[in-house]
Amino acid sequence: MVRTVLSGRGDFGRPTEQPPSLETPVTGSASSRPTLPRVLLVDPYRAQDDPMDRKEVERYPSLGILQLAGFARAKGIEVAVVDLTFSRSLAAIDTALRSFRPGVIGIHTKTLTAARSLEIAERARNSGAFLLAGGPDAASRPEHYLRGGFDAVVQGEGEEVLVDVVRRLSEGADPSGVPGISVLREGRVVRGPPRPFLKDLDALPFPAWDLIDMEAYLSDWERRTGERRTAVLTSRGCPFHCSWCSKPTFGTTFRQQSPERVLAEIRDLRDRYGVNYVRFCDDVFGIDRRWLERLLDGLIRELPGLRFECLARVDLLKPDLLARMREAGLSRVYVGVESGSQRMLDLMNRGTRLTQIESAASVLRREGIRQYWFLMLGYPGETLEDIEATIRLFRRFSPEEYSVSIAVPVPGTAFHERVKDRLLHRRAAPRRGGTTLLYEAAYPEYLYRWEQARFRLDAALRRSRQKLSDRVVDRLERAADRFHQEVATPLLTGQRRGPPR
Ligand code: B12
Ligand code: SF4
Repeated sequence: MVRTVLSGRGDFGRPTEQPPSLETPVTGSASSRPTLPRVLLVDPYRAQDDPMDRKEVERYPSLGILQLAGFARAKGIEVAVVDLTFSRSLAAIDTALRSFRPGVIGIHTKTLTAARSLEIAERARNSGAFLLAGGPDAASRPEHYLRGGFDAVVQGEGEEVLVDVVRRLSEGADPSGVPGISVLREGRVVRGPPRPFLKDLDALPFPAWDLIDMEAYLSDWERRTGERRTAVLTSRGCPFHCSWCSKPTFGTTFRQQSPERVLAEIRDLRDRYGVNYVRFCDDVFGIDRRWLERLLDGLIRELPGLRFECLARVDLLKPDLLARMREAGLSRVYVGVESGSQRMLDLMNRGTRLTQIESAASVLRREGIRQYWFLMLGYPGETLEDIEATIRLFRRFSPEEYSVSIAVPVPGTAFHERVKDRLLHRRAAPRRGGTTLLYEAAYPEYLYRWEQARFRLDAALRRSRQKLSDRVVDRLERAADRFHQEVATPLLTGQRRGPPR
């Protein structure tokens, strides 16, 4: 049942662009049409709970939530957002429930924040609001959320689904048949028909930045880097098939906004918030070469001085393109290197060649663009020799930044499917992703942790070359390698459980 909305907005976010009202009419003729329940959208991620945060994770608002909010608002629904990123408690939820009195509470889910999402649902249950979960984790395992107290789960693109659910509820109808959602009926998960993807991403309103505290993010970045940074999405989906990648929302589809629409969004961010650095958050940036060239032309022409970073695949980073990207302001690229072993890249179904990694890394260095490598240890089938190959590649190119994670079997991926009968630490898993071995792999967890430490040591030695003589650093490096071969490896693989699986 949807509760009647009693009061205006609370103090948990910026005001909406519409004046507060008791309920929001669908159109101007409120008397003849049903009124729409208010929607509260929640991003449950809290930086202080994140095991990675102090070291690695960069803070950006959830664009999924902000795009949903912008879309729903444009359809005449009153929306508020609770963004817990900088919060120390869940008090903002209680405040929102009391003062905004939502009829629908929509929570964004990731595996990392699954427990928190359920906790919020529990807290909100008595409010009488309809509880809706969306985002990658709920889409991969809806049952977990439905049994955890949610009324429905959105499994895919959320904009039209959210508006449909709100409209159904306002008419007092059961939303269970709405395309794109799953519900629990008589103890069983019932999935509605699939919903086609939005055809025209240019038609989406800008994300509703005004509903969160943008300044908290921007000043956080400014303090750390001197830049006012934020995230921009230019596309949805990715056509590649890496076996550990979770893609429950957009699958292998790929759609993009026009370069003109992207430029307009960045200009708006610059004019309203003083943004001067953009992180393109697309799964893979620049899949379509002609599209990218048009965007780069626009950035050079219309946004001089803007700097940006993106995540790219090595097979797309061609030398002539990189020179142009640098001219347009590219300062850093996240590169999914993953492994220095071609055999492992193939097992991961990565679709990249070592030669492409080598070429992209060399050109990035030549162009003076910082590179951040993603590396992965512990994928099924990996041997000690494969790990050595990754270390060798790392040493050869010395990326300015990197992260080495222990492979995380995310629900819904081919990797998860392959190891699901040998998962470890099931309860704690989501909170410890990347730093803990989550399935019974070829080697014990200590081995992977030690290998992670070797990367850190290697990077530290490289940095120390500026202070110590090359001779001293070479000696230290050789001593560390000897220790690895003669002491650490035999000790840690003494517990080896058999040949690599
Ligand atoms: C940009 C990005 C980041 C950025 C920004 C994160 C942020 N604040 O959103 C950074 C670098 C900080 C980041 C960090 C992490 N990320 Co990340 N990230 C992404 C990426 C590439 C894009 C996210 C995005 O904006 N998508 C576009 C929007 C439009 O899609 P969406 O969020 O899914 O929302 C749509 C639908 O899902 C649905 N929907 C979503 N929520 C809701 C809620 C309701 C109520 C409704 C109705 C609908 C709905 O409607 C939305 C609009 O259509 C995704 C991959 C991807 N393509 O989604 C990975 C991804 C979300 N990240 C992932 C992971 C694992 C992480 C980290 C845990 C990594 C780590 N080990 O530290 C952290 C978590 C930190 C955090 N803040 O939660 C995984 C999540 C997998 C999972 N099952 O949980 C993904 C899917 C990558 C992958 N393929 O594995 N990430
Ligand atoms: S890892 Fe990147 S390239 Fe591979 S499927 Fe996922 S999003 Fe696409």
